[in-house]
Amino acid sequence: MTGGRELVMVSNRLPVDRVVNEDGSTSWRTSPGGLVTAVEPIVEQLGCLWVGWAGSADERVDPFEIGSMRLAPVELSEEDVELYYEGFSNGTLWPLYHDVIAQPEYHREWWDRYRQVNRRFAERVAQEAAEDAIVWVHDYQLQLVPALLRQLRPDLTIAFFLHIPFPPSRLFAQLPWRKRIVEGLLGADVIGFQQVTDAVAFRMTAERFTRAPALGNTVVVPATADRPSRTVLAQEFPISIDAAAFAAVAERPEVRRRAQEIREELGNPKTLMLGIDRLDYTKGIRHRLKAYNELLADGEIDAADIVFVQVATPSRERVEAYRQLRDEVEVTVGRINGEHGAIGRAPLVYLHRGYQRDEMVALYLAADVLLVTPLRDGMNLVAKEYAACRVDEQGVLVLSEFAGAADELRDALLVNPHDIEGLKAAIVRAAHMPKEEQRRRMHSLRRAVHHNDVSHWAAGYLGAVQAAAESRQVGPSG
Ligand code: GDG
Repeated sequence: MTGGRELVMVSNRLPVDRVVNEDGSTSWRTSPGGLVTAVEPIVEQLGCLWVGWAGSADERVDPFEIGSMRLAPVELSEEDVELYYEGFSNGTLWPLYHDVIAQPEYHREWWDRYRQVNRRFAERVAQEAAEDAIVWVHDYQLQLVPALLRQLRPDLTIAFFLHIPFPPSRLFAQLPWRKRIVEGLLGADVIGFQQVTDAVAFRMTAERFTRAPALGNTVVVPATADRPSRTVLAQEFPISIDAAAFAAVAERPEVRRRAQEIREELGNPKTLMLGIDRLDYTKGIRHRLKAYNELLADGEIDAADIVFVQVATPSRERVEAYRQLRDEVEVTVGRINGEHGAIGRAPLVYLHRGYQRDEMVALYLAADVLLVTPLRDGMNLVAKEYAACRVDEQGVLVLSEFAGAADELRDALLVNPHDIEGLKAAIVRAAHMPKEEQRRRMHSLRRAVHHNDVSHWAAGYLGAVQAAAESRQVGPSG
């Protein structure tokens, strides 16, 4: 898929976490999260050099190897983390790109540090990458890297993939440094987005702020005194999962037994409802809890019949908006259980921690209903994983129409999470859905996930990148 060229992955975080073993020694294991879930199978197959931050501030970590990956850590200071990562990436870009659900903050010192850190990443890649390598830069934290890298290493083919939505031009326009970001991205040969709407928004934005005209799926970067014009492919490549691997875990007898055990431990409720999200304000957890609380309060759902398990994986805990969210969610959880629980029975089980992959699959298998109700989400892999795991073709997916996954998973119960009445109706409908309808819908969801699985996605995206690499060798006019 890379035509023999070295593959270099670049992301804010390396795809591994350091763990302390029982004997006090440390080792690395792959970390949970959307980016890793999606690209892990590709990297296992192709091998790569991966450039990113190792996760602890002010610490120099020497390059190391795991399996087929060579990892080259980029050092970040405490202040870099505060200004570039928590500040500009997660206090400015994240809310701006997710439909301003939270108010983005625009601070010049955050931006300055974002530029500096992006430069550091670009320089590190420039030092490490082999001649003619394919460099694949990931996500909103590193949008300036493509153009910086092109200046430093014109031999490289540069690909960028945005895992989150690209905002409509009228929102993006708020960003004081909008032109610089677009120019940064246009340094790539291929820019991949999750949805058609993201790609269209980017092409319009590029035209508006840099006067680079859009032509079909491409943006044409005009010639300058020292550079010929270039064509950048800016297109949707909806990300996916290794559906067969998830299905295989779901078939394992011990995972099935564990699913059964989970239901028993929860008192064998008639309906087990599940939510699995990073604890993030984009994921719609508050709206979901509100709907659930009202259903219990109205008596439309009997607390004796249902248990809702909400796994909220810890995320960005030093960012104020995330701290506030956690507090609010935890108060609401206490209120719901206080009002509707009984001794030995809580209608809401809230778990603020991460789990191993097998336990996640057991949860998917145990759940009659999965609630995926983000207010905005680039794709949402949890929705796809649920479908992949339901080899029994049972279970109901309630899915927000504002998740990228809704483009493909048309047979989910699609909801507008802002419409609490609509959300309540969907939950009731899901809890009572006849088995035959579950089967019909789940069959269609599984077909969609298996059709566009991770290898289909990777072949499409890397195919486009390889084509770009080949046309660069022929020359810009060839
Ligand atoms: C971003 C975009 C886009 C979660 N908790 C645990 C765990 N996970 C895994 C899930 C899933 C992944 O993390 C989460 O992916 P999502 O897609 O749901 O969401 P984000 O983290 O926000 O990802 C998103 C994605 O990038 C990919 O492009 O879809 O829109 O926001 O795979 O299973 N995995 C394990 N333990 C956990 O506790 N093992």
